[in-house]
Amino acid sequence: MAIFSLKGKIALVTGAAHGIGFSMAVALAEAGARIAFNSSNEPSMKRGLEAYKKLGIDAKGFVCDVRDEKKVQKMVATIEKEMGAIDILVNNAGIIKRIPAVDMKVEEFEEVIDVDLVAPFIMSKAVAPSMIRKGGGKIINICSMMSELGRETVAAYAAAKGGLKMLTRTLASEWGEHNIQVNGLGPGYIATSQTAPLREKQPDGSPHPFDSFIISKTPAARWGTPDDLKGPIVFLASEASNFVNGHILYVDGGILAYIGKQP
Ligand code: NAP
Ligand code: GCO
Repeated sequence: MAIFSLKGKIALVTGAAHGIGFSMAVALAEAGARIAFNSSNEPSMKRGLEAYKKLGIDAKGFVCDVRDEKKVQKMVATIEKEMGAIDILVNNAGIIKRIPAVDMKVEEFEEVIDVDLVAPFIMSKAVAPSMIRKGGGKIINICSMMSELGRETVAAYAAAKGGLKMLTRTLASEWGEHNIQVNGLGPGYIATSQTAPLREKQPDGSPHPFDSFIISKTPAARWGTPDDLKGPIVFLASEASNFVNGHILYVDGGILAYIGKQP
């Protein structure tokens, strides 16, 4: 359908060598966009390039720490020179630290805030000037259930993802007049390396208690997969969502709508 087409668009997806970022970038490519992505390190970036190549996608990979403003600006300038102005930015790169708040060092808290909240600001600031010159663009911030809900051990992550929701609304307010839509996509619990420790089998072979907990909390009664985010990301990146701005689209199998199973 033409309204969802991304033909001729340039998309930059951060942290898209694997996991959710990779699947979303593949979806954008399948809709017609040309893809640039970054990793925090060279081996991961190279593995990502191979994975895109296997699918016939000619992606351009960078090694760039999203916390480093100078390196981010250099990466964006290179993309603009070699591929063209960025039409779609997906702020996907993220980390989590699961540590009880009383034991968490301030430096650990700050590291999560830097990657999950400060970096999307750095990235958005780097692409906005050319989007404004070009007359529009799409910025999509990858939020979380923790943009809405609290949970033990993830104080920094929840603070960052809650902040990312408000950064989304604020940049949408500030840049809307330039035809830039800034939206969030909030995945539920998705099976990736980030959540692997929550799905590990117990020594006796039984499921991890968190695994069973999440399945019981999700009306869809399963973990999500990175491919569950493909349709929603194309919607938010395409002209189909041109009057959607400052919205967080939760893709969670119904978790946020559900009070939980009665005992
Ligand atoms: P993942 O497989 O661990 O992917 C995280 C990505 O972020 C990796 O590609 C990693 O790059 C990149 N990254 C981390 N720190 C970086 C840095 N300083 N500079 C550049 N890149 C960096 O996890 P995922 O589950 O796909 O998560 C992707 C996003 O979705 C995150 O923002 C996460 O918080 C969010 N999310 C995940 C879930 C879930 O259930 N899995 C749910 C909601 C939201 P390299 O490893 O390539 O270096
Ligand atoms: C956790 C999880 C998460 C999810 C995700 C939920 O420990 O609770 O890792 O927070 O990855 O962000 O949407």
